[in-house]
Amino acid sequence: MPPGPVVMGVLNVTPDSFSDGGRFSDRAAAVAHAMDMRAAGADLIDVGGESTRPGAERVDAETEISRVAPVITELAATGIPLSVDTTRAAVAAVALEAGAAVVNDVSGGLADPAMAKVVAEAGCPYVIMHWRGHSKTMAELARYHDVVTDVCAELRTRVDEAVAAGVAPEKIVIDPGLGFAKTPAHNWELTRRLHEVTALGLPVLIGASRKRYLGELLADADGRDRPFEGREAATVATSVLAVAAGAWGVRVHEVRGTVDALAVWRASGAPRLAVTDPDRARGHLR
Ligand code: PMM
Repeated sequence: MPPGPVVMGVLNVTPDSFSDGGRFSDRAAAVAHAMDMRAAGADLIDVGGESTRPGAERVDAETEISRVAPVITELAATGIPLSVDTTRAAVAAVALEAGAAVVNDVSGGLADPAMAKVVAEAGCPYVIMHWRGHSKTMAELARYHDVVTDVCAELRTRVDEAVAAGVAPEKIVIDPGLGFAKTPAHNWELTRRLHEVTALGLPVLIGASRKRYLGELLADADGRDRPFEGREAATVATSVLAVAAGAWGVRVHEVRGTVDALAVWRASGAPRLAVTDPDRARGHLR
């Protein structure tokens, strides 16, 4: 892996993800899009077969596998580093077998108790995101005493559980889960105090790309949220802010804008706050 912040390009092989649902459900289109993101500078392509948009219906494991496995097999043959975005151990196992190198679990192991074992056995990097429940219920779970303190405590518990199940601590990446059981105010508070998340001592991934709170921030004069196509500049801004605050990586749909903005940030020599130990962070995707 190249040094410096990791840019993860999103490849949703789903008919119903909130911003790109249906666009890449055809295998050839999905593979072509992943190649484009790689050419634009993505370090890692995150392949997902189940939408996590608020209110989304779940699909069964067989459907999820039938969406992601062929795409992962084809992309892995090209040598592109891949992660699988899944909360199911069975899907993760098939994806790893097909050539995925990383498991990105938005539930941080909560949705499927068998996940940590699959990750431990594979010895692969594991993204543990903060999560409180599936898409249907997450809005009502957005209650915190102090969102940053609570998210950090819950992430620490998830990390401890993964380590107890055999996952190597140096393989773990954490993610505060913007938009998952979070109100817009919660997302902004986590952004403002990201240094408290990086202070946990593990590499931090941030996924703000095109999320609804950015649409709400950019609402028009009549209060209508900015549609997702108009959220790219705001997404790029969140990528730079996150990396400058010490994030290890960002997960984005439109790769080039973030890669370019991070090149500017790097060339500027602007200081990076509360940086996770770069050598340790770099080792994560080897
Ligand atoms: N967000 C989504 C899906 N997967 N994974 C991580 N680690 N962090 C995120 O914030 C995250 C994720 C939802 O967005 P999508 O529909 O764009 O995939």
